[in-house]
Amino acid sequence: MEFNYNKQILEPIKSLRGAPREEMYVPGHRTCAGCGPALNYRLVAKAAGKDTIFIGPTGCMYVANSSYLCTPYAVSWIHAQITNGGAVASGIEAAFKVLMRKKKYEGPFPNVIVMAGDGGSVDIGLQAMSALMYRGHDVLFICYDNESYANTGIQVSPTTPYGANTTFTPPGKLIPEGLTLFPKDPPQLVIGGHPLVKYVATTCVSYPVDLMNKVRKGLNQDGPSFMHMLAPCPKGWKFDEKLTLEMGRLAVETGMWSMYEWENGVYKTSHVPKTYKPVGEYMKYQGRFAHLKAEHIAKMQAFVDEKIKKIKAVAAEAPVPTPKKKAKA
Ligand SMILES: Cc1ncc(C[n+]2csc(CCOP(=O)(O)OP(=O)(O)O)c2C)c(N)n1
Ligand code: SF4
Repeated sequence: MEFNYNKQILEPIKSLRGAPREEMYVPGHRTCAGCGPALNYRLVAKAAGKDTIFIGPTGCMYVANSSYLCTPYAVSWIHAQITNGGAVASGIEAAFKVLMRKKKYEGPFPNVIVMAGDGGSVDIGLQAMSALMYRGHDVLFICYDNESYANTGIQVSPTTPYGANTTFTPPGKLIPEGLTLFPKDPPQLVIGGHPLVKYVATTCVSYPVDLMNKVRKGLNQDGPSFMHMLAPCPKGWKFDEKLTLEMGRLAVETGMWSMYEWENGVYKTSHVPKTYKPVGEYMKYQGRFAHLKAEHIAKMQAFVDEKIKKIKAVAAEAPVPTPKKKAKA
């Protein structure tokens, strides 16, 4: 007989108005103005609710959020090393299951969430993340993707886009586009290699209801789930800090970022533009791409066109709840 560990089931959120009022990520941190990852955290924490434990591997969301004994976390939060978010989460999950089996804790079973940067998930943290998924722990692993090792001064990471100027990929005479490599594909990395993962989704901070519902769906799974979340970083991407949400929207509207979920082998897309804008519309606002020439932007466009084609070939479009427009007076 399966052991009943009193798992929480979180209901879908129909609109922004219908989202929980209670904040689990509150003011009192030192992230940059317009920080996409901070807003992302707020939405994830709101969707997850009070019975939640966050694991925070080293990165901006640790360093800027936990200085001098100040913290914005209104739920349990633990720091992990940048390498081992997956291992710390595995231990916490296993410990709660043992406590419940021994009747030393009644529940509910907490939502265990790793909130790792792209470095802490699909680069230096990859081993521990993959091992968690391999063993099948009931944990939601989130890669909040600001597309660089931001906390240590915006170094290149394996999700940094082609052509981006980072402190490790400055453009010069020999390599005019700065970064010549194309990024890893985190969702595909997880889907392709981890048979116990049943739910994977991509989100963008500019689409909050979609994001919160995917978090809830991920948490409702009985086992590991993964989310790849686009979180624009004004400092690293070098854009005006008031444009954070606009950058997210443009990423989706140009196809630089695709919104989809994968559940038990089935893909569904959401927020698919009727016609895609050219990638230059997104890149022109960001200083990290300012050195690129037309031929580099064309190379990026070809990469994005190919990516869109691949997703179209496997996915069906699925409606997601979006906030209703106010009726005109
Ligand atoms: C083993 C180890 N190597 C390097 C560092 C230095 N370090 C601290 S934060 C950080 C950047 C983390 O990048 P990412 O995971 O993408 O999160 P972000 O800072 O972008 O939010 C690095 C390299 C460290 N703390 N531990
Ligand atoms: S560097 Fe980027 S991710 Fe880090 S706090 Fe600033 S805006 Fe946020």
